[in-house]
Amino acid sequence: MVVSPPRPPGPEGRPRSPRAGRPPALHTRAGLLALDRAVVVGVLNATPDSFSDGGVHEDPSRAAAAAVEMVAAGAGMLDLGAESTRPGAIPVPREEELRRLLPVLRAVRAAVRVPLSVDTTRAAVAAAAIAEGADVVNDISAGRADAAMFSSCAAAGVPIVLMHMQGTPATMQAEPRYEDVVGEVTSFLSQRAEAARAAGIAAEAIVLDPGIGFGKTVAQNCRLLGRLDALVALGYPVLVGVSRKSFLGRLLGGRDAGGRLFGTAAAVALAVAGGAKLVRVHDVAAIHDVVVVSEAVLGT
Ligand code: HH2
Repeated sequence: MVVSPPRPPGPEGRPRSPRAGRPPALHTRAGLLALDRAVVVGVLNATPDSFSDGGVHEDPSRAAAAAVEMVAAGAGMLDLGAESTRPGAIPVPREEELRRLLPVLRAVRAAVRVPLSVDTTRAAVAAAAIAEGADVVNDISAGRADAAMFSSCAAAGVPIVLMHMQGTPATMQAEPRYEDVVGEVTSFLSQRAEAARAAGIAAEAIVLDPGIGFGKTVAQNCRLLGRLDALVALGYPVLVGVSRKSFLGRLLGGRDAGGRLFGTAAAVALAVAGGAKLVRVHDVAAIHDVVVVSEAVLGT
């Protein structure tokens, strides 16, 4: 078990980057995922009810074909989920989550070499997925849903994405409340990162995510995106998931998920400008172009 020692504060009392002096990268079993440029993470949901790709990737061979296509279009990582977290979603039993996930994961693992993350809040599902070749755990509860999640990831040596969410998917959009959304999300994620490190997860294996759409109003989502610098300043790579989300539909006069590509593109360009190093999206080819042009303009 590796516990990184606490680091002294950086210049002007700001927290020093946990990866100061090292090229930004995520160490995964599939190899080093360089983060000097933003990585496009393709979404593959093995679910019947996800809000935008539900029912499309439940079949393992279709999922594998979609994975190959996403990688060819520029995805540097793929995120596989088997339980919808859309607002109002009811959790599925663990056995059902595994029944949906594992055949798709096996087929995708056999088809592509890029790192695969598994979108789950259950340590047992994460462990089963890691045994079948998943490289990263994406936990939208930031380790709060299952007390064994951090120790499981630490033991397996896999990176973890820690996401902010107010409430649970079933209740989160009821009445999201914050005094200071940027400060509260940043301080929550800083504390979860400390808890993950205390449980033995290396600082280099932690990614933070503001959880766009998870217990936030349209204005709160926009504020978080516009002030991503506050989260980036914690020194961990930041992942942002805006793809086709309902706040974009609301901003665009009630547009449905299929009509949110340009809104997604705008939000991704601004997220990259704000320092996001991973962008989780459904439309990989289009958003890959957005990322390439954004990075070129930023000169990174
Ligand atoms: N968003 C969704 C699911 N998982 N994980 C992270 N880290 N960040 C996100 O923003 C995020 C996430 C929701 O999108 P999707 O998977 O397309 O829908 P559903 O939850 O309905 O399957």
